[in-house]
Amino acid sequence: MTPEAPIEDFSDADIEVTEPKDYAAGMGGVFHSMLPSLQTLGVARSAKLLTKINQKDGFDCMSCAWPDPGHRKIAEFCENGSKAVTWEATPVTVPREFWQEHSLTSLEDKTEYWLGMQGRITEPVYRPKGSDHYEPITWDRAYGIVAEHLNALDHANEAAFYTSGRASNEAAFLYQLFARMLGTNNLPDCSNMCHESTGTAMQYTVGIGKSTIAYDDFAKSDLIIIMGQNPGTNHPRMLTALQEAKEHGAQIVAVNPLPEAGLKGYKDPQRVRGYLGKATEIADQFMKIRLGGDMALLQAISKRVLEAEGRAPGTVLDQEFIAQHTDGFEAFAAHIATVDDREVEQATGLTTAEIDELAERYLNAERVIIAWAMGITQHRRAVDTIKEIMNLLFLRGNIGKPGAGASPIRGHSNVQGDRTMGVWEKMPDSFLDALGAEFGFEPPRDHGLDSVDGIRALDQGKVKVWMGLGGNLLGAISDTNLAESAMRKTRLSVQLSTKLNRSHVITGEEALILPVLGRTEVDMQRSGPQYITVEDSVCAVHGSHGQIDPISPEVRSETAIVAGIAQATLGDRYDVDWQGMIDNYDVIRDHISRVVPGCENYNEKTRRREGFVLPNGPRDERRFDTETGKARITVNELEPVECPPGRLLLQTLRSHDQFNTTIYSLNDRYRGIKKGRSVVFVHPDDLADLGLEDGQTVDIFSEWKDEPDRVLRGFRTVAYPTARGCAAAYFPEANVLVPLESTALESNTPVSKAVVIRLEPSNTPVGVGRPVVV
Ligand SMILES: Nc1nc2c(c(=O)[nH]1)N[C@H]1C(S)=C(S)[C@@H](COP(=O)(O)OP(=O)(O)OC[C@H]3O[C@@H](n4cnc5c(=O)[nH]c(N)nc54)[C@H](O)[C@@H]3O)O[C@H]1N2
Ligand SMILES: Nc1nc2c(c(=O)[nH]1)N[C@H]1C(S)=C(S)[C@@H](COP(=O)(O)OP(=O)(O)OC[C@H]3O[C@@H](n4cnc5c(=O)[nH]c(N)nc54)[C@H](O)[C@@H]3O)O[C@H]1N2
Ligand code: SF4
Ligand SMILES: [Mo]
Repeated sequence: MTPEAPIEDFSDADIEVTEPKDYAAGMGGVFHSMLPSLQTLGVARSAKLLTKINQKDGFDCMSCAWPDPGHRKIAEFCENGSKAVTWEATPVTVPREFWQEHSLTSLEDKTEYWLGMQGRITEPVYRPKGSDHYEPITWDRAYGIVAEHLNALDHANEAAFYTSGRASNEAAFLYQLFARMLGTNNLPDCSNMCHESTGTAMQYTVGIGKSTIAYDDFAKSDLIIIMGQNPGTNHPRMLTALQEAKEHGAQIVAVNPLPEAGLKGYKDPQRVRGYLGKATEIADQFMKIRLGGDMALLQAISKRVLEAEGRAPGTVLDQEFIAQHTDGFEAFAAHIATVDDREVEQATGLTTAEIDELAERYLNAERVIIAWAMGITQHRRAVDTIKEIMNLLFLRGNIGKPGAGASPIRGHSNVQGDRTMGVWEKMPDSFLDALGAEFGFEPPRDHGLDSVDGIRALDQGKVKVWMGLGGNLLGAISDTNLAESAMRKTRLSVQLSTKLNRSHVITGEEALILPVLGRTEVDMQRSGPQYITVEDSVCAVHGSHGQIDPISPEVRSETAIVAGIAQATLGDRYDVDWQGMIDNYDVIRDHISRVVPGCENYNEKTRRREGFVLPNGPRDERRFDTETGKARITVNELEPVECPPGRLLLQTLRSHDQFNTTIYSLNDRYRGIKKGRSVVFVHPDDLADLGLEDGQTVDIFSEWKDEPDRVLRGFRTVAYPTARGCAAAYFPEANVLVPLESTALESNTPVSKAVVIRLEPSNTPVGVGRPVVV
C-alpha cells in the first residue's frame, strides 16, 4: 500500500510534557532510527538504503556534516541520519491535482511539517504573474523563463543565487561559475546564518576557516570542550567518537545553558553493553552557562593560564609555539590581566569555583580540542568569541599536534564543500583568477550579497531574480514577516528542491519550482550513472553514489538543472560545454582540479574508496596563511549581553525531530516534549519571578530598539532546568522574533541565540497550527 500525504494540517493542541532524558540513543535510538523507514519505505527498500549510508561504495548521509571513521561498521548511521534518508526516499509524491486544489494563499496557513509531508515534488511547476496557483510546465520552458528574466536585467547584481549546504560539490561549482559568468558575486548561502562567524574568526587568526583536526584526533585528546553544540540531536555519531575518546582517557567538558541529553550520557546502540547496560557518562564537567557568556568564560580561563605561568614561569605556556608561530601575545596578556572576575560571573552565570575547575582541567591536559556550533556562532560577539577560543588554544600550543585543535562542527552535510567550490559572496582573488583563467572570462570582483543583505536588497527592490539551490531561505532567515514581504517584491523566484517548504508558498510575482534528484537516487546521465562529491566537517572529501531508482523520470539532478539554466541563459556567450558537463561529471571534476586549491587530480582522488583529505596549513604543518604569516593572538573587548529586568534572553534551536526547517515529527524526545512545538522553555524560578506558571499559555514579545515589538502568540511555558535568565524555543517558528538588523559583528549572522523577550499571559490557545504572528 502506498502511503498518502496528510490532508489536514497538524495542531499543537495536545502537547504533552514529560521529564527530559539524561542520556541519548541506546535501545530507543535503534528502535526510533528504524521505525520511520520501515513504516514508509518497507523492509526491502529500507535495508538497501540503510546498509549503504556512509559506506565506502554507498551514499553520503545527507543530514549533518559529521565525518566517517576510517573503519566503517555495517551500520554506520544514526537515528537522525535514518530520518533524513526516509524523508527523502519516501514514495509519497505531490500529485498534479495538488496545484489546482491549493491556491498559494490557502497554503500560507500550512505548517512546514504539513508541506514537507506532501511528499516529493516530481514535475516542474510555474506560477505566472497574477496567478494564485502553480501549474505544470516543461523543463525547456522553465529554463527559458529563467533565462528571459536574467537576460532582461540591467545588471547581473539584480540577481541573487542562494545555496543550501546539501548541494554537491559538482552542482555548487557550476552554480558559482554560472553566477560569476553572468557577472555577479551575489552568492548568499545557509553558511551566512550558520558558521560564518567561525570562518571569519579562523580565517583571520589561522588563515583557514575550517577545522584543524582530523577524525582520529578525538581519540588522542586529553580534554574535549564542547561549547554551544547539541551533538545528541544534531551530530549523533559524534557521541561514538566522544565515547571512544573517554575510553582513551579523555575528559569532556560541556558548556551549555541546557542540560542536553547527549552531553550528559550515551548508550551506544551498536554495542551490547550500550544496548542493555548503563549509559556512559559523557561530560565530566557540565557548565550551565548563561546565553552569550562564552567570551567571558574563555577570557577567564586564559587569565588563569597566564596567572599559572606567572607563578611558575616557563612551565605553563608553550613558549616555543608562541614565539615561533604567533603574534600579538604581549597585548593579549596585558588585556587579559584586566579581566574582572565579578564581571565574568555576571556574564556567565557560573561560579568562580566552576571556572577554576575548568582552568585546572585545561592546565592539566597536554592535548585539548575545543568543539563548537550554533551556540557560539549565532551571537552578536560570535566572531570575537571564536577568536578567544583560538587564543586559549594558542597559549599551550593546542593546534597542529595530534589530539589538539579547533573543531567547528559543521551543519549541513556539504556546507563546507560548497564553500570550497566557490559558493561565497567574497571569494578571494586567487580563486577568481584561477576560475577566470580556466574558463576564459573576467569574474566580477566586487563582493556580493549575503543572506541578510540579500533580504534587505529584495526589500528595497534591488534584487529582481532570486534563485535557491535547495534550502528554505524564508523559513531559515530571521524576521520572517519582513523576509516574506521582501520576497514578494521580486519579479521571479526559483527553487530547486526535493520537497515543499515555505519558500515555495511565498514567492516573487512569478515563481518556479524545479524538482531535483535526491542523494539516495541513481543519477543517470548519457555516459552512465554519475557519482557526486562532498566534504565533511574535518575536510575529508569523498564520492557519494545514489542507490535507488529516482522518484520519477521527470526529476533532474541539481548539476543538470544548473548547467541547463546556464546554457539557456548564456547561450554561446562563453566557450563552455555545459552539455558535456551534464553528460559526464568527470568533466566538471577536471575543471575543479584546475581551479580549486587542494583538488588536483580530483577524479582520481575521489574515486579512491576512502576519498582524500584536503590540505590544511595549521593542522598539517603549523602553517598559518594569515596577513602576518603567523597565528594571530587577538585582543577582544568584553561586551556582556544586556537583558533588562523582567526580560529573558531567548535562544532559538532545533528539536530532536527536525532538520532545520524540515520537521520530521512534532516530538522532541530528549527534552520530554511530544505532539507539539509551540513551547517556550524557562527556568522554574524565572517563571515564578515573572508571576507565570508551568503550562501557562503566553505570548512572546521580542523587543528591539525603538521598533514595534515582534510577537509570537499562544506558546506553552515549560519549566525547564536551563540557565537562569534564559529561555529557549524552536526555530523556524521563533524566527519571527529575531530582528533582521540583529546580526553578529563582522560575520552578519543573525543573532538567533540571544533575543531579548518578555512573556505575557495569552488569550490565544496553543495549537493553532502555524504560530500567530502580529
Ligand atoms: N537532526 C538534526 N541535525 C542537524 C540539524 C538539524 O536541524 N537536525 N542541523 C544541522 C545544522 S545546519 C547545524 S548548523 C547543526 C547545528 O547544531 P547545534 O549547534 O547543536 O544546533 P542548535 O539546535 O542550534 O543547538 C545549539 C546548542 O547550543 C546551546 N547554546 C545556545 N546558546 C548558547 C550560548 O550562548 N553558549 C553556549 N555555550 N551554548 C549555547 C544550546 O543550548 C544548544 O544545545 O546541526 C546540523 N545537524
Ligand atoms: N532562528 C534560527 N534560525 C536559523 C538557525 C537557528 O539556529 N535559529 N539556524 C540557521 C542554520 S545553522 C542554517 S544552516 C539555516 C538552514 O537554512 P536552509 O539550508 O535554507 O534550510 P533547510 O531547512 O536546511 O532547507 C530545507 C529544504 O531544502 C530542500 N532540500 C532538501 N534536500 C535537498 C537536496 O538534496 N537538494 C535540493 N536542491 N534541495 C533539497 C527541501 O526542499 C527542504 O525543504 O537556518 C538558519 N536559521
Ligand atoms: S551523525 Fe550526521 S552524518 Fe552521521 S549518520 Fe547521523 S545524521 Fe548522518
Ligand atoms: Mo547550519
